[in-house]
Amino acid sequence: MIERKGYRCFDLKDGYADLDLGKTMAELIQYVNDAIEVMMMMERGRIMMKFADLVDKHVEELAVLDTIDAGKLFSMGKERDIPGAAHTLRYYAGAADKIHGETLKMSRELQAYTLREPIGVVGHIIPWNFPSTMFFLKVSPALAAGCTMIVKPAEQTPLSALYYAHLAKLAGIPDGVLNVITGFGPTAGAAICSHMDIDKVSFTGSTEVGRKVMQAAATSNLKSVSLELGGKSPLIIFDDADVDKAVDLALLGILYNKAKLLLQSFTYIQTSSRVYVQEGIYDEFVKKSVEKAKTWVVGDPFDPSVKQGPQVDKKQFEKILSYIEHGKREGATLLTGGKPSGEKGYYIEPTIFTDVKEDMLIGKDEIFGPVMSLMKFKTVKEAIERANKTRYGLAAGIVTKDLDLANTVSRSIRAGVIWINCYFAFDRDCPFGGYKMSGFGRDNGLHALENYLQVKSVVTPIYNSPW
Ligand code: TXE
Repeated sequence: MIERKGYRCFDLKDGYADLDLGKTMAELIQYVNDAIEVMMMMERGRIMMKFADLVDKHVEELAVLDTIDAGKLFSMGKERDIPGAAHTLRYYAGAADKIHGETLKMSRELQAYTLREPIGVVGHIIPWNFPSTMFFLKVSPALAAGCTMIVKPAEQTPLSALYYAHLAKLAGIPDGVLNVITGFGPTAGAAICSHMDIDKVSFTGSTEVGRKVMQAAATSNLKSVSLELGGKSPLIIFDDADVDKAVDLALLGILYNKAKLLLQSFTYIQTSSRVYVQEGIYDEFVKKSVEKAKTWVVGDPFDPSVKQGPQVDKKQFEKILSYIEHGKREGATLLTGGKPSGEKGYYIEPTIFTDVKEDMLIGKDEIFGPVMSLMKFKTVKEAIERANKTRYGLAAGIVTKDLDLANTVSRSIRAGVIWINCYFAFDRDCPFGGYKMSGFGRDNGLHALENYLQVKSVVTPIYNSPW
């Protein structure tokens, strides 16, 4: 990209320009380094912007790839995921030249400043649920921070990642900076986690694999790890809620990943898999959500009239059906759905259970499919206790007209994001990540840059100090 050429440096206006040779060698080197560093950051941002433009230009092809791979709705990829991915790149492109440290006063004898340096080589391991969104959620802040990286997409959804690697090259990202390797978790993924020359792993996936990632980091080079893992997120709906709106939010939470809904940017599946409804509106809520779920059209993800596509693969399809069977056996009441939709393919009917308890398998495990559990509660205290009765802490939702109540409950729920009277309302600057066994570290927002930076303190005596 930018190379040093003897005593010349990159000029801010005209490219390479001769320096004033009246400078001492030390001044000269400092000048060159400074200029290169500044330009490299600006250059990084510029290339990332170009990369984003190329993503936008190829939106149709990319959306097709994600639909073929993941069964996601084509319209959702085209209108949401891919433009959102380009937007993420631009957000972090703007941050690339704004990464700076602090000046520290220290004692009378010393002063210091901090440098925020790229952490080094990063391994990104991503799942299949949002192939494009996840790719850029990880890659964009790491690029802005100045890291080099290896991305391993999920084995079910490698195609768009490979296309992005091609676009990165066209955008001018130097060879070796952004590398994509495909492969299975226990081989390709595990090799990244135990590699002695990889400085950081950023992982999104299951809690079970998250443990393995940490173990491999611990037994190799103690690389830094951030984990965004499973969830079993509660949605608490109070008596004063508008029931129709609350039904929409609840169904949105559980079905969105396979559904077409016009929302702001980023979304997540399974966020409202436990829906707590206060007793005063419970019956009405149950009736309306069942009616609505029954209208949901399941089928070909390329068909614009379809609202829910297939599951990603046979394994996931069978896993969801087995949870549904568990639910029935454990005494939950199946209100709608509960079986495959159609004769062939991995389609599952939108499914709603009531009478679910937190200690049932469907009440505590992440199902990661279109299965919603409805539960009745009486008091605020009960809602908080039951919402927190999970080993996860990814997200939660609250629906009420009483904002004092909503703000109070928000502070009592142990989860990384709380949505009040909305769902999946995200934008690039809103950090996302878990409490408890949903992991640690944050994607999105300026917080995510910290995943990819090291802080170095540089200490120096001040004039006339005893040092
Ligand atoms: O995840 P995995 P999967 C949860 C959700 C889902 C379950 C399984 O409950 O049903 O996880 O999904 C790689 N070392 N979430 O199969 O297996 C793998 O190749 C290193 C929640 O997708 O964790 C893939 O690239 N890497 C979550 C990635 O890890 C390994 C999103 C994820 O795979 C590995 C996704 C290993 N030993 C799943 N084994 C959320 N909340 O969004 C696998 N991988």
